[in-house]
Amino acid sequence: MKPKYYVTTAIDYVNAAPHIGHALEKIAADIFARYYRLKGHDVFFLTGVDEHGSKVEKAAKAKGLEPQAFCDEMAAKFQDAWKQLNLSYNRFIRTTDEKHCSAVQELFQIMEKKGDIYKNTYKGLYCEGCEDFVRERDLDEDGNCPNHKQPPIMCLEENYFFKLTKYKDKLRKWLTDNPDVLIPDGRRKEVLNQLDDEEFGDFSVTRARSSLSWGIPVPNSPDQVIYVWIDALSNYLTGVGYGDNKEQFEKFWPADLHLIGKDITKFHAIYWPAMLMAADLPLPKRISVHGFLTVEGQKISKSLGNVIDPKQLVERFGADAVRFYLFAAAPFDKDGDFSHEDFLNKVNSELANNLGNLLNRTLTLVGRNCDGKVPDGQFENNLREESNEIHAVVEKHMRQCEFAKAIEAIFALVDQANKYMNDEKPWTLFKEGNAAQGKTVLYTVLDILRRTAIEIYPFTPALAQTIWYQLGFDDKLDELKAEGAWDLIPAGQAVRNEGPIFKRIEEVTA
Ligand code: ME8
Repeated sequence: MKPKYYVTTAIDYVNAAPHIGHALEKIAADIFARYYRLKGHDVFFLTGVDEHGSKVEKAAKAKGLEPQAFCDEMAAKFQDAWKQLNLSYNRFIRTTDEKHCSAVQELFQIMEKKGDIYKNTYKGLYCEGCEDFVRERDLDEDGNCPNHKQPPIMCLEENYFFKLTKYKDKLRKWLTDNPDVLIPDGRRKEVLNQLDDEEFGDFSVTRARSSLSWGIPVPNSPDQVIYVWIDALSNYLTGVGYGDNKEQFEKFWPADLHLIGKDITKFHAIYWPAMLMAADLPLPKRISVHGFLTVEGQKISKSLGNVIDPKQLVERFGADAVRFYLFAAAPFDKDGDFSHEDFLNKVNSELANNLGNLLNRTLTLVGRNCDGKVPDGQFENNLREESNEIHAVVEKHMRQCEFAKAIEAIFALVDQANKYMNDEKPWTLFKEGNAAQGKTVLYTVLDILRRTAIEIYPFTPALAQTIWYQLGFDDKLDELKAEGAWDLIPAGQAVRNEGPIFKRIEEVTA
């Protein structure tokens, strides 16, 4: 039986349109989904949108729409953007899906029956931007939420609370015994410190309907709605069949990887596993926390007018360029910057020059000297080791979500192949009658290009497919079986030189 792989992304609030920060995380999940499919796993890739809560309710009101109509409009925008970016998700979940809502209620009742949910009065502050309860001492000098630069609202409500305190020791043990479960390690240490904070205890899991009506009703308590984070986190269960498709759920749960941004670590590394413990469900195998993207050095913000619409970017430069740049430019776990100039430089130098030109000139030489067919040469001994090892190197980096390092390793091999061509000068070898060595050079470079297509496929799927096709293969990389992927390129295969695979980008403007 095929091994399974279940990867998820955070589900985005639909109060505003998607930006490239959202895109970064969704593409990361797509990279893993494609990578594991290629390895022969049965993959489930879940993404979607978070539609309930005060933020969304307010945004709908501001547009003069009913919340559901507003969410329908916004969810379509997200799906459209993800389609443009060539995301191969298995399911796009919306938290207003009926089955999701009923499963969340069921989960709430399970936790309640267990005695982990109880009624109490909540008196304190709430930041609508964070959709989180905040403490006075966490505010900035103006009394604002430091993330959203807006004052929190004061709540005095009869709510339901979740007994987090009951699970703190278990959570600490889970995070200590499994250092790999939350990466990078600095985030794990942060969470362990948070757990040590005595003030960090039970939290409110409902809101009074009188202050928020846009949410899932608490079963048997019509005056309360379920807190948006309980609702949202449950998507990882309901999205893969909890409460609906038992067989699928049992096959895929627990998640192999949750991809999330740094601002929502607490919810995923504390609240979420505690909820799962309360529901007696297995815990996720790994949570990977990524950094934030800025644009030209500045925080992405509507008021600064620097929100880059991923769809527009793709329309101008193509999905592969965007996908490649976001992961080549900066380490995933650190904050990164989207700079138009850097984008142009990286994409042109690696995709157009380094890789595109290598393929183009190799195929031209094959056309001129080998009848347009892969020659029956030997693979060059000096490059054998690097080429054979590339997959293991990429695999090691992928395991740690080190996308930039994986890309760097792939392009180091392409560099080597370019250097080898320049040093060996196969055009001269053929001219001077040393066809055997000329064929060895071309064969070696063609096979390195074949490997490169496979290795970069998760990052730039369409570009990889074009390389694959021009090398003379007829199958789809999407359907390639891992076992067959590691043979050498077959001699005698007719190549297809159909011109440059990646056009240089000339414009620099934002
Ligand atoms: O937090 N760079 O939704 P969200 C990189 N609905 N990533 C960014 C980013 C940036 N500039 N801005 C946001 C929520 N993100 C909840 C999640 S999951 C059960 C519920 C990331 O729309 C952010 O860190 O505010 C998060 O992972 C995702 O985008 C959605 O953020």
